[in-house]
Amino acid sequence: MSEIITVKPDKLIERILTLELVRVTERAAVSAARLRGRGDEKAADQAAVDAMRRELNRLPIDGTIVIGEGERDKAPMLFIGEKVGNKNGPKVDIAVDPLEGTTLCAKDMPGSIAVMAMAEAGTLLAAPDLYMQKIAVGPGYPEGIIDLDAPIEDNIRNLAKAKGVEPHEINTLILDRPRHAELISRIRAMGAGIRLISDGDVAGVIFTANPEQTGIDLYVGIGAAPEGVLAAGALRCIGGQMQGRLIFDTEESRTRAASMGVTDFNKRYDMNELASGDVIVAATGVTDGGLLKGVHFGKDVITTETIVYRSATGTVRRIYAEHRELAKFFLD
Ligand code: VTB
Ligand code: MG
Ligand code: MG
Repeated sequence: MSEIITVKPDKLIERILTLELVRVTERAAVSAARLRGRGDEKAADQAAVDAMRRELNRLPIDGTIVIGEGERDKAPMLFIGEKVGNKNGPKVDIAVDPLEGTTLCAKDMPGSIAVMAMAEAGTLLAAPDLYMQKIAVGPGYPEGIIDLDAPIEDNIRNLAKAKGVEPHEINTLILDRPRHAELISRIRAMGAGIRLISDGDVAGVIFTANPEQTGIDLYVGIGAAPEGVLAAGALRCIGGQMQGRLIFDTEESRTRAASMGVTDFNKRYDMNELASGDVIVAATGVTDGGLLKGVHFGKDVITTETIVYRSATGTVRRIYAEHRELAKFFLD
């Protein structure tokens, strides 16, 4: 069967890059996993960043980091504006979270991943490192079923109606933070259940895409903005709905965002504005989790599990890999 192309052919990212992204997140995950459970978040994060940068620079792309680990002065992290790739290829935007869930990794708790997205240049929201208010559901609902600005009760009731269940049967996932206390008590007052997670809301959003398996219908709450763009990229490939709004709580954050091109500080971004072009998203498990298995170190083989999404065709692949040379030569 021929591919269903939803983006103009000349706007498509070369699909061969799908596998290249897998290589990048695999190596970042293996490097971080070597420091799993050591209680050192910074060291694990740095290991993932170094591996990701090295692999990105091998790719035939003319890439710019639009979502990274901070600003130029905070080097040696992958910084916003950093150029990556060998320049022999398309101009692309890159969003990275080399180690999403650093605390989970440092404590060897479930759910840390290495994740990145690549899209045609100029199509990923260059989200500054701020908080973002988010709401997301999976595919199969009528357009506009969720509304970031509506009371949570309305969102849950509408979702229940569309799904053909009672409101208390809608399961919501929320980051376990004091800032969500009111949201949590209002949902519980409806008799509905909430899954609280300590970190990892990229996977949290993705869980809504597969409610039968994950038990999650809805994601809401305030998390980090970069994670919002990465999650939107993945959800676009599967076809859910998501909205986000950047939170500006300081003058400095407004100045910084303005320098990155943000003009409307109250803008509600739709999923297709967070990631608008042909996008590829890859994530490899670092610790075992609900979305992905983590890195396993055998005597002669290291195994990884990666999920890779491509929006042009809505393809989702899971790639289970065995790495022999990494194990044999103790490469990072
Ligand atoms: C969330 C979570 C991430 O940051 O986005 C969170 O999903 C938001 O920040 O895994 P706070 O921890 O300050 O609430 C992470 O925990 C780390 O990137
Ligand atoms: Mg993160
Ligand atoms: Mg991170």
